[in-house]
Amino acid sequence: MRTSRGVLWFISFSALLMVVASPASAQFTTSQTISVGTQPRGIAIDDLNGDGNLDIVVANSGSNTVSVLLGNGDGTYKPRADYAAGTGPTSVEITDINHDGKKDVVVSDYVGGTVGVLLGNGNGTLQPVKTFSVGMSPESLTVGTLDNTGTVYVVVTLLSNNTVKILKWTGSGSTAALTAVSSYAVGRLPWAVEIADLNKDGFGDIVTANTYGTNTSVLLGKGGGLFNPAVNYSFVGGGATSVALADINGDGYPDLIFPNYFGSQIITFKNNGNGTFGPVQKTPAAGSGYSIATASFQSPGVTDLIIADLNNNFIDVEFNDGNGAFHSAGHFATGTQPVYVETGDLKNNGSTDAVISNLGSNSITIWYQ
Ligand SMILES: [Ca+2]
Ligand SMILES: [Ca+2]
Ligand SMILES: [Ca+2]
Ligand SMILES: [Ca+2]
Repeated sequence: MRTSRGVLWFISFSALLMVVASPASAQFTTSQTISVGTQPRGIAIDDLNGDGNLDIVVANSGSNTVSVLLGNGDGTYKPRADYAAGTGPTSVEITDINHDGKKDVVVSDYVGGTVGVLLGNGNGTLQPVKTFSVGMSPESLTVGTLDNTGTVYVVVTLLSNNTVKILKWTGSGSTAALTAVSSYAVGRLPWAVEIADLNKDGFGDIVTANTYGTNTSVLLGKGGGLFNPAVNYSFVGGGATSVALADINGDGYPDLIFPNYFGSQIITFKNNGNGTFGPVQKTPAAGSGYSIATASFQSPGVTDLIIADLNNNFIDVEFNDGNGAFHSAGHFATGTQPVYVETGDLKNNGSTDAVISNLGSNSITIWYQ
């Protein structure tokens, strides 16, 4: 009894090793690990200093900082610069929040109950953080234009009261501030939020992943930072901690994609073309997917997935059959507790790279193609 169980364990362990080590249809070829602050969470990738090379900003929830890594465009980076960023920063974005032509950094401060803004100087350095109260437990934020005015809005999720709050930059000089525009109820524990124009009416729409609600909330935009009430779509079990909005079946309309941390699945909803969604679809996936990003590995226009597996210390690359069905195409090792994945072409060679924050080892892993 004991022997056969031991053999089974050995076989399982060997199989796991093979899966982790296998190059499979290796998309990623080389990796690099860079130290950041403690307990890194969210990652933003954009050209912060306008030199044409993508840069990386990481929110360090333990050290209350953001780490800025300015890219040289060849997979090397200038020495890391850390800036105070409020208390417990979890989620971070790069955008020109005050419309002065210089990219800025915006973070959600989960412990502090604020959104922190670090205005950019245009050369990759940042001004001291200014924090603005938004309510308790702001976990995730995203930024974007929601209409044709060019105004950049911040959308932040509040776990304390299960809402999304929409804010924008107002005033100038000493009166400049991040000001609330509106607030809407969503499902329980909205752990992640993204924006896309789901129904192609020119207005940005909001989607949240509600971890305890075991559902997703879709809020169709009306412009000016205003939205229709949330429509919730049930996962039918399982709780997602991340969401990606991308077209998985080639009809041109963004669909909803979630990793199922509790259920070893990929959960998808296909867009009906008007911002309503068809029945939930689930694909088995290995492990405990916590964060999701999209990339096209097979051919342009086909959306594949990268899923950070929090408990198994790898990213899983999932290939799309073109119709929104996925199968694993390989696992690539990360540091301890990969909690977030973001993508960008960091080497300027036309292919997508993946940056992963390692919550348990205070570093990021970058996998390059
Ligand atoms: Ca740059
Ligand atoms: Ca700016
Ligand atoms: Ca829309
Ligand atoms: Ca679609």
